[in-house]
Amino acid sequence: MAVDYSIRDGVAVITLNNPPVNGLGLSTRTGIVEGVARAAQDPAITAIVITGAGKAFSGGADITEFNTPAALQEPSLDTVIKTVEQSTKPVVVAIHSVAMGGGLELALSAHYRIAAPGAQIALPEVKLGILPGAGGTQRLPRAIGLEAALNMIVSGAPVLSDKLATSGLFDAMAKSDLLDEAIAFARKAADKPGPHPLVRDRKIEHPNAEGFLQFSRNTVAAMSKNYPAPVKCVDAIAMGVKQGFDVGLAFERACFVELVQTPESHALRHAFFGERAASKIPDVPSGTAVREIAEVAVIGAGTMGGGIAMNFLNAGIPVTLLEMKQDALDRGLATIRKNYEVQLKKGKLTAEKLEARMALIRPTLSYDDLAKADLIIEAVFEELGVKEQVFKRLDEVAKAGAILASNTSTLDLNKIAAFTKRPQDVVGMHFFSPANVMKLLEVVRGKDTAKDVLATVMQLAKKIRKTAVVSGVCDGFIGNRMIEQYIRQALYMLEEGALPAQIDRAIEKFGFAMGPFRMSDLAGNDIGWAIRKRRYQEQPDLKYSQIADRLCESGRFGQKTGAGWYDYKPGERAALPSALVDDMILAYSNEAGITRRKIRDEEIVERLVYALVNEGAKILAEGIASKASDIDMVYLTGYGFPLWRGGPMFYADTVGLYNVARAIRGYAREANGDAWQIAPSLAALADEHGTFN
Ligand code: T1G
Repeated sequence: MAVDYSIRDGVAVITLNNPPVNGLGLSTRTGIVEGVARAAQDPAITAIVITGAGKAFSGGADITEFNTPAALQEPSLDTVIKTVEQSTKPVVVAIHSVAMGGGLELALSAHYRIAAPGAQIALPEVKLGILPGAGGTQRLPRAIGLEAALNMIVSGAPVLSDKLATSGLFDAMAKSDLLDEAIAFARKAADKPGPHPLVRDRKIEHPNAEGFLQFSRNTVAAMSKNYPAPVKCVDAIAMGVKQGFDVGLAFERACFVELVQTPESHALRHAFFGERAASKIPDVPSGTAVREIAEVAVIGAGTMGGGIAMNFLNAGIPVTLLEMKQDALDRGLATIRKNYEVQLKKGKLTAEKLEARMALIRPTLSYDDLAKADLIIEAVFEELGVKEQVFKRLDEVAKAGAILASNTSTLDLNKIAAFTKRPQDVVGMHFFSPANVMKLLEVVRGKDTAKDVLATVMQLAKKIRKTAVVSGVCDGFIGNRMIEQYIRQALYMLEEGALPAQIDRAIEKFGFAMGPFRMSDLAGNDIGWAIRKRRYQEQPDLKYSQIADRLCESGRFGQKTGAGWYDYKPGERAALPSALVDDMILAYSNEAGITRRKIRDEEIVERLVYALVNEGAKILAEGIASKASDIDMVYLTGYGFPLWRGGPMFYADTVGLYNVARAIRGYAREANGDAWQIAPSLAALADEHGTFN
């Protein structure tokens, strides 16, 4: 049973014990109900304390049970809550570390609550596309007030127990030993004449509840257009305010049942699980011993190097920052400081924290100063010759067991590892610009990369708050290899009849943060140009639209040159459609003898997204990515794919692979159809009505 039952001083102690976070799975729910019943029948017992073993009071409903029969089997969480509320003996909940979702709802059903400081208190259901489904929308407003409760429920964000000490949620804050104090509190409560207080009986006081709720609903609706859950949270709270607890509870239940079936909730839960699944590498056992990373070194203090260094400084890890010239080093340090000062101005960083982080940097011009680093990440120029010099030098100075990481975004990691005598210590850590902001980290596994190196980097990624996804070695790894086919389709559609603004608008309406042309203008059109020039040498027969080359030949590299696919007013970032570029595109089609045609937005979206799906299927089949959800995590955290659609592979599943394959086969018969070689694995899955995830 995932619950322990013990007795201390006449108090029954029910301890949730369902590692890792006491998810309220069927066995836990059963244990609570049986524990309360056992205490009720024991005349020696005067009160009950419910607490959690390990690292949480409770992380809420057991997400591993989602979409399984156990999730719906009695005793449901509602039954547990009724059992606790109807106990004639006082129930005290003792909260530490985490009380989230159903865990907080369970706590709200008790007569009394005691919390240790520093506990994360949250109703995060909205982040899973649902809403609190066991009375949270009805009890929390009665516990801490309408406004505070609405903010917590709609945001899903955790609040520290200390900040809720006087909110009305807790009857006491533990001063030293939570359990001792909870037992003492329970004994005193037992002396009070019943019935013991219930949160559900409290009134919701607010000077203008109607006005506040209407204002909140309008605001929330405006901010969550693509997500149905936040507005439903407000509606459920409002129903309870207007029509009373029981009507509100029934309405909450109806909303929960409706939301849990929405595609948005499925996508958000997919992303939630995908994030956790990404850190698990099939052939690297979860207990693999990791190397200690106490000191990091970064080679290159440019945009990427500086951004990479900041991730470690933010986690309190000292960074030795190496450049070849003093002025480059000074510029790098100044950029890091400037980035922190921007956060300071926004109130996201204090002055002392800023200085503390800057003090963790050890600037140097000498490789010798890297000798003690446990992890060395190079972010030097993207050219194999330069990488060769760096890794040969690292092989001489780095201590034994140091992890040598390359931030390369396209070069062959196996070749880089072969520059050293320790290929087992070499790994790719591909950050995405801006490296201190973008959550995605592609961890590139070379053929010799040791398993403990991978385990170490995956754990370190969590510490620096990155979503790490393991990629095998291929040109472009996972993200860039797929985006290349996406851009290829975008360029073909330009020469066939579309214009940059139309393509960007269509895919941004689908939900991408930024269309391909705005994105390319931001990143710099010359980056893609350099890769294409390299590729033309390697694969001269590869067919590509030369339109982008023509744009670059005219020096239109994007925002950094004040003109790219779009025009830009000096000092402004607004992308203005360019008549000059449009004319260039029309001229190009004319020269190529192409009769331009009107391309519908639906075709634009299909060709861009299915280009990702088709390449993703190949990446999966080749084992470059170990699971489809990894590919989704790459696109959700690194390429602005809309979260409510779950990622390219998840989205393809929702469209139906049969339909995706049919569309791809259709495009294969059109102009530029040679780009549409359908992935055999996709075709096979489509034929058997299978799915990627
Ligand atoms: N159930 C089961 N396992 C869970 C879990 C949960 N609720 N939450 C996390 N885990 C696992 C996670 O998969 C990982 O497993 C391990 O715990 C450590 O997680 C009716 C319906 C609790 C703050 O949304 O926010 O209640 O990979 O790496 O950084 O209204 O996990 O080790 O095998 O994140 O210390 C609402 C989600 C459910 C909480 C801990 N609850 N979890 O963070 O560790 S819906 C949530 C978190 C609900 C009710 C509704 C965090 C955490 P593994 P971790 P962490």
